[in-house]
Amino acid sequence: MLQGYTPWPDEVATKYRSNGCWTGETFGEVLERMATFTPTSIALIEGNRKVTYEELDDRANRLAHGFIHLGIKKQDRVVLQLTNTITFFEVCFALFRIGALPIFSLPLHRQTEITYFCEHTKAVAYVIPDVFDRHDYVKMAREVKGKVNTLQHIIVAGDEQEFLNVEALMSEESVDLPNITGSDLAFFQLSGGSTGLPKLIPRTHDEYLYSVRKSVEICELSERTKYLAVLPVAHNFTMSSPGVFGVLYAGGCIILSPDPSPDTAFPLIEKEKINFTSLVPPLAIIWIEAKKTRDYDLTSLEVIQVGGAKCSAEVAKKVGPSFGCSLQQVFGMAEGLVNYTRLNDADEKNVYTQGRPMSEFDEIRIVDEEDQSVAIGDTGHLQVRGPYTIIAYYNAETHNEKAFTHDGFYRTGDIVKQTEDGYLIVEGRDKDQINRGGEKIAAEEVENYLLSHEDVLDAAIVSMPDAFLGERSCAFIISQNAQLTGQALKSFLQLKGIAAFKIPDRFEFVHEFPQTPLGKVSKKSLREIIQDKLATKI
Ligand code: AMP
Ligand code: DBH
Repeated sequence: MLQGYTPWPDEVATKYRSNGCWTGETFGEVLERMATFTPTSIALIEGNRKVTYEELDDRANRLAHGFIHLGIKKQDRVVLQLTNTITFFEVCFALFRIGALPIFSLPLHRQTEITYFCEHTKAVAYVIPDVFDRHDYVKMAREVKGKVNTLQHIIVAGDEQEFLNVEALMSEESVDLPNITGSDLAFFQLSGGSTGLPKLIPRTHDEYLYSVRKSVEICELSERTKYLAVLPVAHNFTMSSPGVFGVLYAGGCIILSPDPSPDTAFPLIEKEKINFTSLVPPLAIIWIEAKKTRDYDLTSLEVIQVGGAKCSAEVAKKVGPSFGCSLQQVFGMAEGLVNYTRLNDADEKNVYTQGRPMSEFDEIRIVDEEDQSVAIGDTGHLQVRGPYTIIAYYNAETHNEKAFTHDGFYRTGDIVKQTEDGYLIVEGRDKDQINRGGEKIAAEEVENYLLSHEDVLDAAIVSMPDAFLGERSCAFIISQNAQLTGQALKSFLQLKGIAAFKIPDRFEFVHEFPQTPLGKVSKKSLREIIQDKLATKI
């Protein structure tokens, strides 16, 4: 058993097996099955390149053999940082086949985050593109490798320089693959987190495949699905709700978009006759605006999902009419629970709610500060337990005590209310996090980076409302250096090497922080201060 991983208790596992949620199938087997049933159907399209199910299966196998030759073993951790490319899938399924565990980092992560993922998991390999969006990943990998002594292999899709090339690892020579079962760990997803560094979310084949299967059913995916992946495929939403894994499970076709801009996505929708895609709210706004002035045929679109952050009713109302398709709201989390509005729901539900749990086995509670259930319709903290919601983060004992209840419910940190018929409306959040248009920022993580600056005595980060992103971040800083500027702190954070979305949008220099009656920093007061300033445009 992997150290730091809390397995499902036997009685819970038995329950989810006997009620049919967990079938024992693995991701490697799903691909094999699809390659047998629909060998010549196109699984993936990237630019001019197309790959059938049979080819994907074969290439994943050859790469699996290559990984074994390299010495990568079952349960070894591999940080995977690939963009929306066919290679992402080949590497991913190759790792699944050998039971090695990818950590799905995002293209925007930089050396501080990557070093932490590698160190925290004792990763043996790190897989990257050469250059993407003008960022040199090979250079970054060199720096990470210098710091992490467990890291043996840097594997590059593209110009590998002194490292290994993915393509060159494909092996014709067959070796025995290890036996992988449904209850084995499959990979780690990342949590946006609220404290310190991002938490790692361990997922087994059983539980994740259940969520994929259930999502496919609810979202009615089939072999006729043409899914445009515009958000990073490594993100839990794009991966599994129903996302790219859902499309592969259903035998459909994934079209990989290198970026989410209308100028890239709209021509792809027209050319490939896309019928399903997933957006975060700010992108939905951009697409709605762009549609007015661009003349592409987007009539093939049947469903646009919006999730990752609260979609305002004003935006939600426009999605359907703008694109002549259905809007599906998706409120999910990499830790598990996913809520969907259903495809035949009335407009009222699609516009004003964030959907309802996808599974009849999801147990949700809405509670007050004392963990007591509130009345239906009242606002409270959302807790959840179920067949695809984790019971512990990886290697995070102290945090787990706070994040989960004694009876195994995950404290989502979301403040919601429930309608009479079980739909959830997200009202706010009790976690110390900023949701910047779907990109989550753990306040404490960025505060810690700021505190490492010699002139920063204290830092507190809060959200400020924003018409486009929903929220942006504002850092309140106490410094003894009156010359210190926000620009200097931005440059400091950039040099540290962190994802750009974590860099505060605004800095406010103050002499002290407002306090709660208990003497803690009152983030509520800080949020009010910045809201007042914004209202008076200071
Ligand atoms: P993470 O735990 O990092 O995967 O982030 C999941 C969190 O994103 C949820 O707990 C919510 O706070 C937020 N979220 C995701 N989808 C929605 C949505 N449709 N509406 C409001 N908040 C959302
Ligand atoms: O924000 C998320 O993490 C998210 C949103 C929608 C998610 O993980 C999901 C669906 O599965």
